[in-house]
Amino acid sequence: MKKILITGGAGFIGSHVIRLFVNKYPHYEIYNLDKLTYAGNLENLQDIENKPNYHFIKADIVEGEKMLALFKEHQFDGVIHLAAESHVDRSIENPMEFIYTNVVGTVNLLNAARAIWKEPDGKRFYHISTDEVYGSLGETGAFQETTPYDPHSPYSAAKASSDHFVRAYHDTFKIPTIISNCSNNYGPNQFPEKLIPLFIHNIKNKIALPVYGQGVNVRDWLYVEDHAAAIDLIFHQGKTGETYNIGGNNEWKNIDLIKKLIEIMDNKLGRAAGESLELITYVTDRAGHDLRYAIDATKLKTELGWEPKIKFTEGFDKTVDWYLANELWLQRIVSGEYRKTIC
Ligand code: NAD
Ligand code: TDX
Repeated sequence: MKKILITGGAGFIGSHVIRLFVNKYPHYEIYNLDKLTYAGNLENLQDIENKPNYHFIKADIVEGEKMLALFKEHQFDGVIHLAAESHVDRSIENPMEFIYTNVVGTVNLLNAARAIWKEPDGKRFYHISTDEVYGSLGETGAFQETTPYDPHSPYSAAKASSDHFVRAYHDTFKIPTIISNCSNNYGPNQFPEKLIPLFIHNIKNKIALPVYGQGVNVRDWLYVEDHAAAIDLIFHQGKTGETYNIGGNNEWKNIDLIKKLIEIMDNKLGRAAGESLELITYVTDRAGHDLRYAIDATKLKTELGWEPKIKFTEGFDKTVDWYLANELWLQRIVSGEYRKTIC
């Protein structure tokens, strides 16, 4: 029996990883550890919450003693660490939370693993990170695993710092760590502060669409279930001490992505073609806004055989359909109602 600790499982990506692991590995015991911040929503996991191999632990990774006690109690065999403060704009408003959770919280988990894993053979501490640690690209090129770190936002600086600690614990204390750095995810259950769910909500409700700067920034978009599949593969077959880049090979300039979204939604909502274009509102640019991210995921493809399965046209369409069909999920977040069910 394997006991796997997945942190941040009530969040966007974490909930997809939890679902995949709980359903695919009924012989694993899956522990979802989550503080349930504003971004954690157990409604994301309603379909699997009663499965016998799923367990929920409400806890804050910033509490080091608590992490140690949980590792002692449960003797986890593996960790997939997704818990984080994840929104760049919030990190500009309040950097400290990002340092506590993303840096201190990660080191607390590493310390707990170090204290408990006397025989680290077969154990895995898998840290989920972002392409934003590499900084910003010009018109050409792509981030490789060897690209030097150059974070610009407090969010990416904190994630970069946590990555460095993970590598340091591997090199210094022989903790069997793995890191992956992924590009922008999209799909169901994403908190509607991020570009795609926010704009779906605003288009539906005819609210202005705040496009930062000129909308010329480029992001590489990956469907969240493709990311979850990559995490599954890397957790089981990746080499400890290694880093893997994960990307969609799917670059979009923000304004082009927004216009595509408007085209799809106007059609689905029975509006005239282009009707919602008038909602586009150019606003002051995000401070330190990275111009372009692009991922070279060759290593993951050649070494482990991973490639994204879901074509963007299909994934984007499915995503819009999900938010339109789950109007209540969105409304309960926007109204704050979802917080009232928290234990
Ligand atoms: P999210 O904000 O949707 O979810 C984060 C989860 O972590 C929430 O459930 C929250 O309650 C929990 N959490 C926050 N602070 C905590 C704490 N102190 N203790 C315990 N739990 C805590 O984030 P996401 O978009 O799902 O991202 C998950 C991970 O993937 C993050 O590490 C992020 O850096 C990384 N990542 C995200 C993307 C993306 O596009 N969203 C891309 C690459 C990497
Ligand atoms: O209202 C908006 N207007 C706008 O123009 C928002 C919310 C965003 N944007 C722009 C900023 C970015 O160029 O859209 C792009 C995407 O923004 P976000 O959805 O905030 O994502 P990003 O900043 O790229 O970071 C995301 O991808 C990498 C996740 O939030 C991170 O957690 C992940 O590591």
